[in-house]
Amino acid sequence: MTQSYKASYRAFTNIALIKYWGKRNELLFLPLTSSLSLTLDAFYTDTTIEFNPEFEADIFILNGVEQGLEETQKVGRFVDLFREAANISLRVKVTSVNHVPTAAGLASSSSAFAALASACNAALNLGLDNRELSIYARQGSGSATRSLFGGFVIWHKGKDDDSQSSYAESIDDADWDIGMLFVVVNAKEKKISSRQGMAHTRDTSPFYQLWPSEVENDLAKIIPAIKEHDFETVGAIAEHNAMKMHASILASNPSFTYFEPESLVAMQIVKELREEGIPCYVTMDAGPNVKVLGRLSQMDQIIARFKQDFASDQLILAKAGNGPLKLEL
Ligand code: 2P0
Repeated sequence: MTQSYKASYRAFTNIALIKYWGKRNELLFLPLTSSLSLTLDAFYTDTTIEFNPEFEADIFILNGVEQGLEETQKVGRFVDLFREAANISLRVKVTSVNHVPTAAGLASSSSAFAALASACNAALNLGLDNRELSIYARQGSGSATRSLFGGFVIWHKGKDDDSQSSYAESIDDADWDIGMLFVVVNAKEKKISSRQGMAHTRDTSPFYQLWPSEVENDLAKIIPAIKEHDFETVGAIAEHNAMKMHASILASNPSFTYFEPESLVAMQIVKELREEGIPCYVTMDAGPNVKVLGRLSQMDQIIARFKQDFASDQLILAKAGNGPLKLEL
């Protein structure tokens, strides 16, 4: 009988509080700055991989649908990193299911490559730890680097073209009074991918030259605030960091923005809540949806206010999530 190697993993998505926006090495996915995120419990990817000598070509099935050549090759190139490490050439079948509410309009590349890296490691018995796996996941998608850990996670930018120097590690398990409310403004696929958007900002925005030092300063302030569980400082720094990223994007040439009218409505509500004495803060990524960082203990009040302007199915509450989880086959 021929031997096959199989494993299954779940990994959770993360949202950056200090954003990754710009690469210094596109091939290795080396970022221009470090970044910091919160892993969430509400959205995840389950992936099973099987290496089997009987397979003649790689197969990739996503949400029950066999994918075409382009997507399959993308996954195949990522699996090549593990085939090289294990010194094998077996073809694979990758089966992934994204557990992201269809209305959420969230990118799932962070959980996808973290789950795939974890499954490859287990199937091939490579014995890599999560820090080493974060270096692999990074080469699928930058934000996936941070999904190898739960809670608050830093992704170190590393040095020069040294791939091994750019990895993630845990800062704090986020087991305190903190949550994130997703305000879904538009679930349609974004027009400008983050990959294109960050390269365009880096290359054309006159404000981008300020970005690396702003990120350094924000990281130096937010890390101690996280360790002290100082929610208001963490939220204020995160909101300001996101606004600086979006300001830099707006200053690109030609200019573009991920904001939509309803994004601004959500931001205004957060301001009002703060004025009423409920501290909560906004972050936004490469799309119009708004994420509101709040105290879990005050989320009922925050959600009640949002329900005045948004439908219930536009509001999804997430708590801190864990690192990847091995699933039974
Ligand atoms: C982040 N984003 O830190 C930033 C902030 C979106 C805005 O990482 O080209 O899918 O695959 O490395 O990771 C989304 O970009 O980009 C992202 P690639 P990725 O979360």
